[in-house]
Amino acid sequence: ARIYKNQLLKTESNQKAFAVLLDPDNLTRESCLEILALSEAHAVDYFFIGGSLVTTQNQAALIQLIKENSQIPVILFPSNSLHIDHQADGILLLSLISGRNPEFLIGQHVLAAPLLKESPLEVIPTGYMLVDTGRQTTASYMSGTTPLPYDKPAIAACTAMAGELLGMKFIYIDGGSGAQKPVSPEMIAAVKKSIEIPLIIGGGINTKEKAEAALKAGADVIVIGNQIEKDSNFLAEVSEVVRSFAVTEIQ
Ligand code: 1GP
Repeated sequence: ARIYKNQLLKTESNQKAFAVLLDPDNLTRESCLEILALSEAHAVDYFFIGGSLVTTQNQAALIQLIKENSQIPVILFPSNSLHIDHQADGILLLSLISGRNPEFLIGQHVLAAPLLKESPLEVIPTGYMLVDTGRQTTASYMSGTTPLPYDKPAIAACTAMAGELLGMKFIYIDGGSGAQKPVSPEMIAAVKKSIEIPLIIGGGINTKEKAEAALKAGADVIVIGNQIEKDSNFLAEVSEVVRSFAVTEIQ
């Protein structure tokens, strides 16, 4: 395995990135090909592959389809050690630091370690934080953890700091797939101010304005899944926001 070498996820300051989450359960071959073509046309930075619950056997086929039709790096966003696939380029090695379930803090990692050591995947150690955005998400139910309270940015900031001090290379704050509302700009800003490592934000970003608010508050990478599955034109809109934002920042 290539332990994190900063090859896949860009971390230079002022450079915002856009990841499209592809959930093997939610895509047909046709819808996936359409998203792949749009992603190439609109300079998507990464594909994240995964879901809290993968009920189909489609993950390997999905990655193969992406690899045949796109140059964009494929990063696994696994919910457990069963979801490792060597066809991808990298894997977010997630430790669920918002929770207190040892299985997702270290247990699954012990199972995954020998597989990852043998694999060519770039391993990206990531502190993963689920936030309560109004209704229970699949991720919090499946992980058996209590998500962070929505309106407690200080708890989020301290959790992210702890993750950074433990050596994690990214913090990913997630409202959960299809969240009713995204993580608040206040929480994003509080976490961003507290850490040096890059910040990934996802869950419930379904308008241009929400994407812009997350980036403005300090997200380095935004992740969008559901809304692109519903309306593939949203991909172009978000791409424009991410790029225009980067230009504004550099000036
Ligand atoms: C979920 O962060 C991702 O884990 C993306 O969420 O599907 O709501 O965009 P959405």
